[in-house]
Amino acid sequence: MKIGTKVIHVGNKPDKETGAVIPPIFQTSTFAQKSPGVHKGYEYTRSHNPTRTRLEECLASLENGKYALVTSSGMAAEMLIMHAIKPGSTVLCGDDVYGGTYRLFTTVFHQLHNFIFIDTTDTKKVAAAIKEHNPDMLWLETPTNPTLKISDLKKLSAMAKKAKAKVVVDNTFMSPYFQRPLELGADIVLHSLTKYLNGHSDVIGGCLILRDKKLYDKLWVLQNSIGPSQSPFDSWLVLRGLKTLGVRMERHQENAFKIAKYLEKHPKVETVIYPGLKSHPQYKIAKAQMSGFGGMISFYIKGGPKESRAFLKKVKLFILAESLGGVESLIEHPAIMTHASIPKKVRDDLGITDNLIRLSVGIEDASDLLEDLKKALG
Ligand code: P1T
Repeated sequence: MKIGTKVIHVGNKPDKETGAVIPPIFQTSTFAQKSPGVHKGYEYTRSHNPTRTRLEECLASLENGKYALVTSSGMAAEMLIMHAIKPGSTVLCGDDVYGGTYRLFTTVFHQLHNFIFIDTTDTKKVAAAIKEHNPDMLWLETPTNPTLKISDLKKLSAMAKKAKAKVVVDNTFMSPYFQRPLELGADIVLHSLTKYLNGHSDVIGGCLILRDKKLYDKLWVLQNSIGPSQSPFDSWLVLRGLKTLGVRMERHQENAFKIAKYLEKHPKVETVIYPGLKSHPQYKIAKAQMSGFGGMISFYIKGGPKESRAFLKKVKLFILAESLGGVESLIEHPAIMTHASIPKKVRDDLGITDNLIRLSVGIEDASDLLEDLKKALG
């Protein structure tokens, strides 16, 4: 099956008991047992739930993985990985990751592991860092949040494998519709389900997708022991939202292309970052490893914080809010909002400056979105 069919059919077979075409929500915390320990595969919803199982089946299939674990948030999925590796591990991490990921690593897990942040778009730098630090894990986000840097997944995964380091790829920005890291050599794919996979800005969720049974079992034991499992209702909502992933991603991309091209020519815009533009520094890699370029755009407005604030106040259709990947267009200021927990000096070095603006382009009519930006920039 192709991905546009999988999102509709995998994990979505009609209910065996009633024939209901849309699977029911098993909104229950516990399951009756015939006699102690004798049950139908389900005991307690923290451990397993049939609605969540359906979602996990679908997600594993979309990434061409074997197993998926659905968590209560993207951050919870990241936490499980950090608990799965042995204490004192060295994690080589991309330097431009979601602000919450940076915070989790530098303010929570820094007590347990060693984190080294480097520019993973520079393959030579990564090779040198692997040699120097002998890492246990390589953590990649590509494209990165918010400067949309792209790392070569095939090359980096091969290098990490040689050094016996596990490769984790946060694939939130592309979704499996446009990029499938397991096929390029990654060991674990992570998503914030909150974003494109659910697509409707009404659920917080996360997931891990992998092929290694031993590692999956370990992660499941951790999830069951710590408890960040997703609720059945939220899993059902994601299963529902997922069905339109293909049409949504195509439209996100179509609209983003129009906006990126418009902004690129605008006199009040300094630079536009969109992986689909030939001006993107890693355009060639993007083209080779992704089948599309997604709906995220970052751009530098001419001026500083004053100009950014004035512009952000003037947009009407774009909603000023954190998050991304929903049907509605969002706009945000990474330095003040999503990446505020990164120290200013680090932010400045990464290009997360006061005139950087991030767009999550929705699936509205592109002409309305363009008009909104035109008026606000004017
Ligand atoms: O919000 P949560 O579902 O816990 O997912 C965290 C997360 C993980 N990885 C990436 C690449 C992300 O972008 C996020 C969350 N990001 C935002 C809320 C944001 O506005 O960028």
